[in-house]
Amino acid sequence: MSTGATMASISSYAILGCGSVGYAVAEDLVEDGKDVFIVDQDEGRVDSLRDQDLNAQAADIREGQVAEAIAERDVVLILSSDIEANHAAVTNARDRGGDQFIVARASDPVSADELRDAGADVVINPAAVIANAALRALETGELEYKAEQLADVIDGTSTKLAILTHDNPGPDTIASAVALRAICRDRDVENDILYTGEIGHQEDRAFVNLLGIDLLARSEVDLDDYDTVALVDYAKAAESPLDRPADIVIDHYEPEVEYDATFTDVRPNVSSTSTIVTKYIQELDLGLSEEVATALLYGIRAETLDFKRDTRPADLTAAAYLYPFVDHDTLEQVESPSMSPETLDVLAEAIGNRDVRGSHLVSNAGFVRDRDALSRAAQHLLNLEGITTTAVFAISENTIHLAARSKDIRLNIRRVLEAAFGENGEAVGHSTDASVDIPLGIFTGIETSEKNRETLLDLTEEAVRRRLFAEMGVESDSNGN
Ligand SMILES: [Mn+2]
Repeated sequence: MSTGATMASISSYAILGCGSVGYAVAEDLVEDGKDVFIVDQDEGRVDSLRDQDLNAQAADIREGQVAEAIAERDVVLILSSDIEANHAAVTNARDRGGDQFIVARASDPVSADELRDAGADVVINPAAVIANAALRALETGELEYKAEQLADVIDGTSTKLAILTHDNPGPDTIASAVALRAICRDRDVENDILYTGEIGHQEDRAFVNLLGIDLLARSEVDLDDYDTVALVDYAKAAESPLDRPADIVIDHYEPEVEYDATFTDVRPNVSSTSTIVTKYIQELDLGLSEEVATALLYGIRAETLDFKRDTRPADLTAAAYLYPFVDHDTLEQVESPSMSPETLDVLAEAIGNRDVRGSHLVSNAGFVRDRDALSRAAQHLLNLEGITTTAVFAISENTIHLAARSKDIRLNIRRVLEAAFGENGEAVGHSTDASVDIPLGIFTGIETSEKNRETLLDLTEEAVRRRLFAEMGVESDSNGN
């Protein structure tokens, strides 16, 4: 945290009011080797502070001379239980001028506002601090209790445990199921992840395939073979998928249906079921595998649209916990953006016109408006079997746009584009991902018009292919196939 760095460079502190709070702060600062000067109006207390070798002086913190005495201190902590006195001390310090950092103790929201108005940088309201600490303790304690409950229900399985993902499962439900499966496996409880409908999105299928997630179609099993059933991320279902109570329900939405579950954890204050399950993985101290961490982080990111939608602090702390265990290459492959209709058109055109030499693919996508679609098509073509380098070009107005990708580490695709077209246009990008815009006229020497566009395309196509293949180090034959 940035305040830590600031604190380290600060040399001197004043504490005004040294009751139990002021004393606790003084003790910590002195222990850290800080230079602390204490002012308190109780002479007996000041004597005993001095007996402990502390630098203390007796004075009423309301008095103007106290502000003078602490003028050289970088940080002033005004912590007496007399809030009126604290207010006067803040006012005096500010009236003196200077830019000391002032922390002041309030007693309620009203006095907190008054102290802030008087110039305190940070105001502490003990009631609020205690309430926060109590809530945090409750949260931790509750999670510990819930984790034990969850473990008990899982351990109560005598045949098998079924983990049901919601109909047409998406990333959050699948990731949560994968994590719950890991908890079951850790406890030697046999389990299956079941789904209904289909995994519709291309990214989600990639997610399941890349992580090697085993899902069974519910129609292929008999649910009666499972004596424990868990529903993860299932709340939006309009009716229960079961003809009996569920055993485990974990969700970030309040279910539409009453499941009468033995174990329920529904938290509307987080944004994904993956976040909740991550807390259990943490609490149960499970060795986190790359597969589970990657799945959960993907679940959280997909459900929050990459932390852009409804993200809560708990989602971020869960993501931060998972991050070091994640397989980022796989995550990147899964997250390649979904395909727009324009990308699909460009891709279809590029696949149809592809010219493959060795592992290099060059293709012409015709006329395009969306240049982004070109680079996406180049990226997608890289997934074709045996292809390591792709270049897709297209014409718009008076320019040829060309996007290229390479996963061949021996080949720097930007340099290839530079060598092929550097005289005519500036290649931009990196060794794996580059593009270049080339004025159309240079291939033909003629002005473009609607009529001669097709002819132009034919002429350019041959020229572009030839130059590219030559720079990639492969021969280009003349008939283009
Ligand atoms: Mn969800």
